[in-house]
Amino acid sequence: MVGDDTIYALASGVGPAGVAVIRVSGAAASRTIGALTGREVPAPRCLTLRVLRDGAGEVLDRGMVAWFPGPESFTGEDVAEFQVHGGSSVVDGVLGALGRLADTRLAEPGEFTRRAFVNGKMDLTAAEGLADLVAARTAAQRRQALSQMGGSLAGVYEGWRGELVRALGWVEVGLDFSDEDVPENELHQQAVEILGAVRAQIARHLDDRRRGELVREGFRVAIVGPPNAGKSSLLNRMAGREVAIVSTRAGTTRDIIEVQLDLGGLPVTVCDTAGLRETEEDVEAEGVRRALKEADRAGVVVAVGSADTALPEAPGRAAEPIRVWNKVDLQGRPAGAEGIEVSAMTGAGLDQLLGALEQAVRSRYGDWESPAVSRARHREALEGCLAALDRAVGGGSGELLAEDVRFAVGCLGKLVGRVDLDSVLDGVFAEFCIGK
Ligand SMILES: Nc1nc2c(ncn2[C@@H]2O[C@H](COP(=O)(O)OP(=O)(O)OP(=O)(O)O)[C@@H](O)[C@H]2O)c(=O)[nH]1
Ligand SMILES: [Mg+2]
Repeated sequence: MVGDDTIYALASGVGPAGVAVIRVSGAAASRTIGALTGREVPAPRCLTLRVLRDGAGEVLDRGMVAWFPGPESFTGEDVAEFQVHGGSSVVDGVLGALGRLADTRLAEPGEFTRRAFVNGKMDLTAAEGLADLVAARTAAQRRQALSQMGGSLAGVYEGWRGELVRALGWVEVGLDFSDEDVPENELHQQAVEILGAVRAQIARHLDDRRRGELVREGFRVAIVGPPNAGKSSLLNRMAGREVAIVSTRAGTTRDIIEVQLDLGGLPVTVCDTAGLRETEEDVEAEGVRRALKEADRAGVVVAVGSADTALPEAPGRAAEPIRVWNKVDLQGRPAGAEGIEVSAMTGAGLDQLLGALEQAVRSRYGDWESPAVSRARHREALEGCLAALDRAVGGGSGELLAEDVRFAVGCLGKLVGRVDLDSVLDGVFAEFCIGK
């Protein structure tokens, strides 16, 4: 995918807009400015107003042109950017004019960022952070993406990699001089100490209840309880729209119904489920089975009851559920019962419930300050590294020990992209869209 071609694409969103940005990267970038404006490249890194024309001299737009000579550019190559009015005819006109020039072609998805990576502008975790920032819907997602783009994960992983390389040095010196008068035991001991320390840090980093991955995907919250407690009504109230069917009949909901919420910046997926009860009816029984599975999967369970249905024991593996008494407009919770009083009908108590939910998510996923594993790709590499270090500190010696440490170093290298494996890169950049 990476080549000598000069690539171009619409970098801003598709559809009519005030402004559209078209980005060009590669050796021919300065020529594209010449071809479209009929003039020399403007001063670097300044916006300059120019008339843009196609090859036949037809005016396409009056817009701003920016010139970023490499390596001081996003990709590290020569880059030109055209800020034009964001109508489809203007954008198509400019893209068409660029496409008719020699040595240019439309960029593949993620190709600009891939070139930035290949040219050493960012490591692989920073490139992933950039993809996350483009996809971020909530403040927690934005914070995590920006921190990762800024090198928070790379810093941690490079630090460990450096330590392992140092340990490998001790092991290899021990190997080279094993016949001579070098205290091999001491060298070995030094190495194992370093390996053990890094191993402990990686284990702690992995033990994060998947916080970083859940920030990307959304924390799951399951609403469970007996039929007719008002679970679907509560979901609709939280979503602010009629997502789930509500009826006076018990056993209305069967499928899992999901709604994405932004809860104080946290991305949360709230799931409505079938009312829990013994039933002979096979479709409803399947619904109950799915409800129990969802309760197991969710990080937080909201157990809903009401005076006419009572509050059930919350199923699922999650920690202590958030207990909720619904329909307080009819009747408050029974004396001695615990739980937040709400009314899905009037909205009473909803703010308190949302506050408790946010609090539960924040406290159950621990330390929000340190950078977290944000992708399965990272988790796999770190687990591979951990397993190799387990073998290494578990009594390995000589060449076998060196081999385990080299493997562990390789795992961390793959993480930040020091090992330039095409398969790794294809996977990472496949999730970008065109123009990024
Ligand atoms: N008065 C009052 N009625 C409510 C409230 N919430 C729900 N209801 C009523 O209770 C009945 C059941 O509501 P649903 O939201 O369908 O209950 P559910 O728990 O989803 O029921 P299943 O899907 O059958 O498990 C409906 O008639 C709702 O209008 C409330 O806060 N106050
Ligand atoms: Mg329901």
